[in-house]
Amino acid sequence: MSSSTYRVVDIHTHMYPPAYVQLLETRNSIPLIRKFAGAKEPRLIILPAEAESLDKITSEDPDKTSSHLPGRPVTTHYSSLSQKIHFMDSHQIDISVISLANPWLDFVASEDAGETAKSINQEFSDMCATVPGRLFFFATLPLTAPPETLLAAVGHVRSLKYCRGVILGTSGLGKGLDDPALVPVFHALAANKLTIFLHPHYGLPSEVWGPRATEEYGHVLPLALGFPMETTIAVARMYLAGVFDQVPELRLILAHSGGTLPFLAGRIESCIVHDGHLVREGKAGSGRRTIWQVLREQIYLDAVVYSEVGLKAAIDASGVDRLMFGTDHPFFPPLNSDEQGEWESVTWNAEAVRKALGDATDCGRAVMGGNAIEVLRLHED
Ligand code: 5CU
Repeated sequence: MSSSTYRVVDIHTHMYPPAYVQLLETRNSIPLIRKFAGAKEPRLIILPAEAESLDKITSEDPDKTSSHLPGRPVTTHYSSLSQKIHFMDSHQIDISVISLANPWLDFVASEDAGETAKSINQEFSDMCATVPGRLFFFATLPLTAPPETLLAAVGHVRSLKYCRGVILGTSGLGKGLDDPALVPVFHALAANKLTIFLHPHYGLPSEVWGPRATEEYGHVLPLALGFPMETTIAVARMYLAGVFDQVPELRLILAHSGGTLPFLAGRIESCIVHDGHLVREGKAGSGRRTIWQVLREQIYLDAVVYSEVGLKAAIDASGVDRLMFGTDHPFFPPLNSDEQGEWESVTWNAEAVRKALGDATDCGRAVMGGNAIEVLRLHED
């Protein structure tokens, strides 16, 4: 662990608690967990881009041993609390803000969503209580539930001692995050000081990856490009719809350093001021808060970008006081070394902070933990 004055905080770290795993095991379409003949661990199949390989293997012979299985193995890293703590200890992480991983409760029937969310959030809360001070969590909202259940869930998670916000995908109530029906939810989150951790899941339509992707390119295109574009589009839509002005107290942490937002903010601005429709409607005038301002006033970015080049862009866009270290555990385990040891995916992110901000500097320490402690009130129990 780090020294007493310097705390490392991981704000992007997921878990699928046992009840959620059981839920996925009962399902026949993605997201699901399925066992395959000859494979040691069951496989977690969640991404839209994996559906095609699942269909293919199912139609061939589901019991045939295959070296090309869809999804990823469900190791202990996905649901074991002691494994999470071991991972934190072996990477000198003092505090983790854990969250349910995608696709959260997006697939749960409306009538079940409220209770499912309550029990999952309780599981997270109980895990945090087991190791006081080391774990906090972003809760999960029952987005498919009726509006009153959804709003009641915000009140419920607010009362959970270790909850510091909510993890949210980009689909919202089904129409995206620029849906006016979501504004009351955003108001409720802001009023309760619950920060949104915005995280992608759906990527881009599979067609954009071309006919060779499924067989030849693994998950690279949907994860490396689809995820960040999804986040970028979701936030750009919120911005264009005026959500940030309607709810000025709303605070979001964007996964993967904001997708491509830091890099594309200038282009978004240029497209706005050169758009005849927006200019005619008075939406591009001088009183407008620019996307650059929103990035510095309402948005935080995680530092899960794996290189100092992207990290420097994120820092330039949002400010060094708005970046927060993350690991994306349990995703991206090492493939050629012991999973109980050091994960290269983690050291790349820590190394990016060192290269961008220097070794043992105040700014580096802020990104590695100090910012998260302040913003998410991790000094409060
Ligand atoms: O590897 C993956 O599929 C993922 C995922 O689904 N979610 C995530 O946060 N990181 C990687």
